[in-house]
Amino acid sequence: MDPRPTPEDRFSFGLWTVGWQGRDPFGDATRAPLDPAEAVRNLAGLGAWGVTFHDDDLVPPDAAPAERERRITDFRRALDATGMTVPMATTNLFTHPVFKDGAFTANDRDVRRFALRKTLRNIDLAAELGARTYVAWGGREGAESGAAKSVPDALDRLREAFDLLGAYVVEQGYPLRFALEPKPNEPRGDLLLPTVGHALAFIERLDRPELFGVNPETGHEQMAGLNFPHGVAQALWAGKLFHIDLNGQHGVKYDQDLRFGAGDLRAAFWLVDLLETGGYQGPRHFDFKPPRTEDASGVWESAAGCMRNYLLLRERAAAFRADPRVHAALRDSRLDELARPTLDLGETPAALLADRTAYEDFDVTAAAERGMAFERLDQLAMDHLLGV
Ligand code: 3MF
Ligand code: MG
Ligand code: MG
Repeated sequence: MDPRPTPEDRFSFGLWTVGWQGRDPFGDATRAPLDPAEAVRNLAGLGAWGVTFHDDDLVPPDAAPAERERRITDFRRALDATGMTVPMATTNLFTHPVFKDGAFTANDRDVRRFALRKTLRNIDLAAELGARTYVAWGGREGAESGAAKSVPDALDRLREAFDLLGAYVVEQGYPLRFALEPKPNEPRGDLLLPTVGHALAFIERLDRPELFGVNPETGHEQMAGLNFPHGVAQALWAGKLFHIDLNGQHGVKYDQDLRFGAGDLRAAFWLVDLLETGGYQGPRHFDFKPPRTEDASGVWESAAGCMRNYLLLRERAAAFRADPRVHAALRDSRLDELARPTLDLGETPAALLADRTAYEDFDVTAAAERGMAFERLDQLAMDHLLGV
């Protein structure tokens, strides 16, 4: 069956993705600006459910109040006409030169206060448009050289910022939660909160940790050479997968932002398997860049490809999970054993010490000789992925 995306699939796209004009560090724009209302209509036509935005994607930072109102009204009209939702919004704290040394962690205090005000202003708009998640990517929170940033002080300032934002949404009664987006580098030489693990640890130091989760991005973890499905699984395990940025990346290099499914296809397969079986209910959000080689029609091909690849992988992953040979292989690989607690209910250290079968009588040599049968299991996954 040819998969067709529907709103039930909860696919969403950032305005900045299909709207990317193709400007990169070496070359100028290759495409004309895209009107947000047109982005909404085209995405809806392709079967998407939601659209997300940075404050500056919707309204240029220097727009006069009347111009701001007009742009927001146009956007709202397109949302109403298409039934598209705004599940998430975020702040651009990285494009303007004022943020060259960071926003919430800039060495200059006045820049930090400005960054907070810019964020609060867009949180009001996000709440007005019905968003449930507010993403924070610290694109400029970092450094290129050692003494330029005191990391403990910068983390204190980051904590101060998120504590203030948390207090604000509670005070206003907004139903918003924050999702921190880790990235190891780019555009700064090194960024703070470089991986999912760093972000999860940081969240526990905040005043209201329950309001904060993560927004992991495929390419960001893979730029650090990490296993993306594993990072996402840990976020889910911690109850912290509030949102996700899906795209494609070929290993450890610059942030490629390919369409979902391009790049590491096997990681994409395991990721879809995880999202579909691991209890994640949130948006399937694409944060990709249609390559600058593409014209307008290529942009929409690329966006459609993100959703198509997700649905194809969802079919393959479901077939893998339903296959009786896979069930047998999972048993042979003792996944059921892993799901079983190592200790009996209420078992104490003394009871474990008294259990001779756990040590004195345990046949270490025989246990070491057992094969794990993982290769058969993985080949079954490969067969399903390749549609055999
Ligand atoms: C950069 C990103 C960002 C964030 C966005 C917040 C411009 O690599 O991934 O996209 O996702 O700022 O959602
Ligand atoms: Mg990115
Ligand atoms: Mg992203």
